[in-house]
Amino acid sequence: MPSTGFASDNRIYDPAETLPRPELEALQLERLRALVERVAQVPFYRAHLGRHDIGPRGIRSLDDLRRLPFTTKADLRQHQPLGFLAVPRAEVARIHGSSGTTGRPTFVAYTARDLQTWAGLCARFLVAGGLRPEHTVQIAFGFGLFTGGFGLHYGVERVGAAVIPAASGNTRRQLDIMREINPEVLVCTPSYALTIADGARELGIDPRSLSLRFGHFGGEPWTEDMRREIEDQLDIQAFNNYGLSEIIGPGVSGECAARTGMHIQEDHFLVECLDPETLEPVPEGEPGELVITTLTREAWPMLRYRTRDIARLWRDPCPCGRTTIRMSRVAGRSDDMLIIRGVNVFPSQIEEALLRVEGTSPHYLIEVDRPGTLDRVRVQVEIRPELFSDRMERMPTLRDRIAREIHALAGIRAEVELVEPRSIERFAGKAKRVVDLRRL
Ligand code: DLL
Repeated sequence: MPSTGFASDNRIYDPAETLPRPELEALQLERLRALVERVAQVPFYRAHLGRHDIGPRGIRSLDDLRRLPFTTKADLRQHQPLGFLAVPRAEVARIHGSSGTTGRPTFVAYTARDLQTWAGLCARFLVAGGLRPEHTVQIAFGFGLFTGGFGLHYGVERVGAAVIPAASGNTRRQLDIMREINPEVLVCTPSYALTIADGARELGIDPRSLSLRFGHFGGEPWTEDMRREIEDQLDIQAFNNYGLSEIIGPGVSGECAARTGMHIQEDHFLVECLDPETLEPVPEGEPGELVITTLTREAWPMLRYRTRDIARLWRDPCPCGRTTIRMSRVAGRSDDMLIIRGVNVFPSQIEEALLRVEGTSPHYLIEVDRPGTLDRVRVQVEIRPELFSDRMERMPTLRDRIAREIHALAGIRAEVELVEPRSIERFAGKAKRVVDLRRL
C-alpha cells in the first residue's frame, strides 16, 4: 500500500499510541497476567485454565498467549445471556448486543471504567483521522444495542467536538439536518455514505456542495475503490475504522493521516493473525483470521476471540509516529466467504471488480444458487443514471467487461445483470450484499 503523505494534519491523541515497542510489550505482558487472573471469574475460562494448570504466574512472555484457549461466537451463544460476565452484576454500567444472522442478539457488558476506556479508544482514531474540538460530527449510526452509535458518540464528546446524534436511516432528514447545521464530519457505514450522496442528488442537491469535509466509516467491509467513490461523490476524505461488539465495539483499530492500514490499539488488544484452518500464525503480511484478546476489559474480558475477519497485519514503522501494528482492510469473513465451484470468493473481490468498470455504481447484489449440480453466480449491478437512459446499445459490452473483471479478480464466471439506478435495496446500517440460495 503506497504512502501518499498525510491526508490531514498528523496529530496523536494519546501518548500511549507512540510507546516504544519494548515498553509497549512490557505493558502488554503485565496486562495479560492481570487478565488471566481476572478471567478466572468466568466459569468457561476457569475450567480451561484449571485443566491446563495455567495461572497468572505461568504467563512469562507474550508467547504464552498461545497456551490460552480460543473463544468463539458459538461459545458466547452457548453462555448467553451474560455468561462471560467477569464482574458482579451490580458493576455493570451498560449492555450492548450484536444481532448477527440468527436474529437473537448476543449481549456484551461494560463497567463504568470500560465505557471510559472505550470513549478514549474512539477519540484516538477520530483524532488520528482529523477530528478537532472545533468540529461538528453527524452520527448516522444506530443508537441502540448496536455499538456504533454510542461508541462514536462518546468518542466525539471525549475529543471535545460537537455531536449530532442523528441516528441511522431517514436519508431526507439526514440531509435536512446537514444543510441546517453544516457539520464537517460524517460518521456511518460506508454504504450509507453513498446512500446519502444519492439522496442528495435526488433532491437536486450536489452532494459535493454539502458542508462535509471528512468522514469516519466502519462497521462493514469496503474497498479502496469504494473509498474513492465516497471521496469523489461527497468531496471529503474518508477514514476507515474497525471493531466488533464482542471485543468492545468501534475502537479496536483505525486509520491515521497516512492511511496505510488501521493502527491496532495494542495497549488494549493483543491481535494475532492465524490460518483459520490450522490456527497457526500466518507469515507477516499474509491474510489470516484476526484473533483478539482484550487486555483491559473489566466486565467482558475475551481470551483469543476468533473474529472470523480476514485481514493482514504489518509491523513496519508508520510515518505518523505511532508504534502500533497496522491491519489491512478486512477482506471478508471466513464465515461469509463463498465457495463457488471450489473457488474461495469474498464479496469484496466482486465489489472491486465492479468498481473497476466505468459506468457501474457500488450498489450490487450477489446471488448464488445451484440449479443442477453446478454453482451459478448472478451479480446484479446498478448502473449510473447517465448511462441507463440513452446508451442501451452499450449494455452488452458493459456486461461483458464486468464479467471479465470478476473473472480476473475473483476467478469465477458470473452472469451479470445490469439493473436500473436505485433498484437494489438500500440499508441504513450494514449493507446486505449476498443471497446464497444453495442448500449446502
Ligand atoms: O460493527 C462495530 C463497529 C461499529 C465498528 C461502527 C466500526 C464502526 P458488530 O456489529 O459486532 O460491531 O460487527 C462487527 O463488522 O467482525 C467485521 O466483520 C465488520 N466490520 C466492522 N468494522 C469494519 C471495517 C461493529 N472497518 C463486524 N471493515 C466485524 C470491514 C468491518 N469490516
